[in-house]
Amino acid sequence: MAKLQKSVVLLKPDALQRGLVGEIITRFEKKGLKLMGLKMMNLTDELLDDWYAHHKEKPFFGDLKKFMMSAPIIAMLWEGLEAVSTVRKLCGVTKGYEAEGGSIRGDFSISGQLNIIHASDSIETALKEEGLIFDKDEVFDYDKGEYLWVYSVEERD
Ligand code: FUP
Repeated sequence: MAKLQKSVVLLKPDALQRGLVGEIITRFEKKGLKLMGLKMMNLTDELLDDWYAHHKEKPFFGDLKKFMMSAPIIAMLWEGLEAVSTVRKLCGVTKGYEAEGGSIRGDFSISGQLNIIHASDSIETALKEEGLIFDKDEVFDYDKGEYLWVYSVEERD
């Protein structure tokens, strides 16, 4: 399939605490993305150092890690055409108070840190994040019948 990509999504502790998990998964399903992996887990200090390495020097780094470890998260692997940018658009920009209405962060968050969701920011990051979260036997490939009604013939080839 043309430009088929995978994106790693984390539903953060605030999404779990506020009962938004089902609603958010529904949005990805309705878009036509394919769910290839899903697990609930506690993030560790070590994993977060790697995950947010680009924020290591920032003043909010310690608080960010505490927040991400304050409750379990739901990790998912979604596949689709241009999935990295598609998923980021569904999420909205980083800060909830800046995110557009209609996006997940725009609809459910008004915070710069408690912003509900994480999504891979590039194909390379998605690959790295998939490796950090999912074992090989936790990723499932299968034919999605719905693809016949989601993509054109050219896009499916
Ligand atoms: P994003 O890719 O949209 O998740 O954004 P970033 O990689 O820039 O930021 C990662 C996380 O750091 C955000 F989701 C929330 C947190 N953050 C803060 O807590 N304070 C800030 O000022 C900026 C980001």
